Amino acid sequence: MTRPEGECVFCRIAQGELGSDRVMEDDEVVAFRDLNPQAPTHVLVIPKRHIASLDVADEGDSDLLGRLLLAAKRVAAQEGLSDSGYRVVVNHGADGGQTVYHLHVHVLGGRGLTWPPG
Ligand code: DGP
Repeated sequence: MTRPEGECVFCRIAQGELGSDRVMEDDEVVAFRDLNPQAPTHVLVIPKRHIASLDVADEGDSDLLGRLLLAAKRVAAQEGLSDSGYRVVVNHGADGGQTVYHLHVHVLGGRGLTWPPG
């Protein structure tokens, strides 16, 4: 499940080796638009450091996990979603629908989102 960082597409995006439509960056986090958007706004927030999935994060990652959520909030505000609302999603593993094994937080908004998810 864990891939070497050199092969990880999101590591390559974070390092600027692969292009992306970036909307936010700080010293630990990058946010960019999803290639296959599921809503009018669909942004992925990732740590620059490779963590394969939420499931392998531990106590030592607590600050970074907090930063990811605060970055998601900042992105939502930047995208004008704070009042209308938005959804923040982390998928893990096959049943969770994870396809890229570099931890990422989806920020979705711009339309009414149904619940429960499919
Ligand atoms: P998940 O299913 O939770 O692992 O979400 C992975 C998302 O990543 C999916 O919505 C599509 C997106 N994605 C995959 N490859 C790329 C890429 O190269 N660039 C961008 N911008 N998004 C990508």
